[in-house]
Amino acid sequence: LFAAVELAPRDPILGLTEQYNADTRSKKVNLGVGIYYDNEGKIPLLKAVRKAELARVEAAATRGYLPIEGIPGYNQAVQKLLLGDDSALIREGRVLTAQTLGGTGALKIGADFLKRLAPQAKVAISDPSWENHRALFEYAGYEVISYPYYDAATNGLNFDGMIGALESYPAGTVVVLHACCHNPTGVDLSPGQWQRVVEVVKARDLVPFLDIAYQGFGDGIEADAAAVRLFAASGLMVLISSSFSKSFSLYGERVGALTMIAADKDESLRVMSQLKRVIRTNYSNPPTHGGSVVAQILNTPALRAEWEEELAGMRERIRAMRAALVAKLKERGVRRNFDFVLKQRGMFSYSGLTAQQVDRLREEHGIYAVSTGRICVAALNDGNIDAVADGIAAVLS
Ligand code: PLP
Ligand code: TYF
Repeated sequence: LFAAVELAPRDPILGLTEQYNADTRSKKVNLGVGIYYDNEGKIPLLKAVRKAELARVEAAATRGYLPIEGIPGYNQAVQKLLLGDDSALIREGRVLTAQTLGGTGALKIGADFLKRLAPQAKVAISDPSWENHRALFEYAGYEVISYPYYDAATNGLNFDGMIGALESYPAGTVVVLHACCHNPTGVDLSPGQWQRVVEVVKARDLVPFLDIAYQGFGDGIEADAAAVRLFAASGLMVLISSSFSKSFSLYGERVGALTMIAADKDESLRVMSQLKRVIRTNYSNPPTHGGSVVAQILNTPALRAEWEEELAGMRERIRAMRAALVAKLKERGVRRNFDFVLKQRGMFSYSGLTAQQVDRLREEHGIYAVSTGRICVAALNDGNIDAVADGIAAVLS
């Protein structure tokens, strides 16, 4: 059976990290993978996380199975992060949440759930989108199509193209939307544009699946939830996948959640009962540690305040790196206008570099970026930014 198995291609982004790790040059920079590094180039262990972990060890928590849908206090906290502390939808019992294995787990559980309800529906993702969106939905059995999103000519959004595509889809098409900090481009919609998208999704009876993996990295926790809240207020059925990998710097703990908004409490209970079936047949129930830590932080005011401060610190450091990169490219006489980098949100920038320029950056300068030109701005720091600016200036001249 295995004899005929072909070698699968590597994930282009995770594969890049393998290549970077194997690079023996002393001066090298990995701007490929979407991970937040601190100014020392390390993945931070947040102070709030450390305190919650110590408290957990101290409490000698036992490790029984969690409920299928995860920790109740975690799920409630996730709902408030998404919809606000004072959400009428939550009070009315219309919101249901399950703790999942990262944002990826939430997407997969949501995909499997929807597939059983509407086996013929297609899934539409942005062009471009997170590397794993297409593969994940295809593996769940869907035909995946894409709607226009990025406009290379303006380094911005092709909003008319996006709306035109959404208007052409048949009812029931699942539309995956990045709620903030679009991966890979960094290009987000304005509040007015989001309102228009909500109108079209509603008018065409599409199924919105919002992916929020960077809440707090754009303009702040509340501001970054604006699109989620617009959809929630629209009366539509909504699916939301949350990832806390970046915002709590807990990548390997696999902390995420799938939230859905139903028409009423009864529908919500029925939906949850089916969702639990999907979870049970996949991995039975989620792991304890990461979810407990996040719940502890979100539900303890002092820890929560500390986390919000640390998250703001990450957000502001990325902003500072965007500004420094643009300034340093100017200093080096680069004539192309990179001001668009300042407008982009979150960890990434679609730099506009070509695949050939990315190859030269890697081969000649030891700087790793994704072949599409995506760079992870959150991997820049005071120690590597000059080398990166030198490298980019060199490949552009
Ligand atoms: N969705 C988007 C848009 C992402 O960029 C990521 C990044 O990892 C994920 C989902 C997956 O998150 P997680 O690592 O928590 O599975
Ligand atoms: O886009 C990124 O770099 C992150 C990390 O299959 C990632 O979201 C990349 C690819 C992948 C899983 C995670």
